[in-house]
Amino acid sequence: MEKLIITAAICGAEVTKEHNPAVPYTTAEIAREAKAAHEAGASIIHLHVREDDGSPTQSKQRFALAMDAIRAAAPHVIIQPSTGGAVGMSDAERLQPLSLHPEMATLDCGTLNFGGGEIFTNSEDTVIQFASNMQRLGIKPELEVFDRGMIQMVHRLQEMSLLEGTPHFNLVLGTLFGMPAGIADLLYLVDSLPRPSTFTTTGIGRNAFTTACASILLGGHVRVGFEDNVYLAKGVLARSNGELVDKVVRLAKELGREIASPQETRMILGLQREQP
Ligand code: KMH
Ligand code: ZN
Repeated sequence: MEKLIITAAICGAEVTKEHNPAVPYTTAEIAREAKAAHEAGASIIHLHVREDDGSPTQSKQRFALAMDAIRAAAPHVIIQPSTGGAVGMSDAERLQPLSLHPEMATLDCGTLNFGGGEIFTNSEDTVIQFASNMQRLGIKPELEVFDRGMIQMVHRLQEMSLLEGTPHFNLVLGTLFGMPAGIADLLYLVDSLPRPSTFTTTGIGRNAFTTACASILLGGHVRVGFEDNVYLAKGVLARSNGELVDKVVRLAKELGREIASPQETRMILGLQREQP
């Protein structure tokens, strides 16, 4: 089977130090967590940034600082900024990190109820606009799918010739009102993907490691990190993103998958260029 790509979602936009004191806010903390995750085996860092007080931002300047600090701490790692940002941000705000020409970025493929009054809004027009910006800039989108219908949006993007190469998905399981995290749910999503595709899988909260195992066995890839889950095991907070990645590496070894380096990840995903 292909080597395993591990993505570390080190920071997120919603999780706070109240959930886990190791959640990074400052540039230095973000670089520390990226380095720990990379040294444990992550080849992609999925990146959100914060103000020093922890409030989420999509500021280009803040992303530039974080990306420079990550490159200094973990020179070869692939940096994948979020264009999802936080609930309530405008499209223009969310698009800012693309102007820094990352190799990859997330492309959220539909709207999702986040609970209470919170709605993560991604209209068809928004998704198309984000996809065309990424195509123009040569940035590989990771297609974020939270429910089955969002794969239909990817078909639309393919019909419009807005995607280059083999599409790469992140199947996010176990959000409040999105796709649940059962094995049958994952199988259904994987079976629904366009062929060929590559996919990584994210299990939210307590689903993190069961979902990781299922994805490893199916030939998919794995995302873990504080954005999605702050626990190493039931009731045990992870001390760093590195601990979460390390657990995936142990599971992968037991299940017979080797871990992909950043350069191997670039080959698997068909990334066009390495960053300076
Ligand atoms: N924070 C969520 C509203 C992404 O990074 O593209 C959006 C999110 C998805 O985290
Ligand atoms: Zn994210």
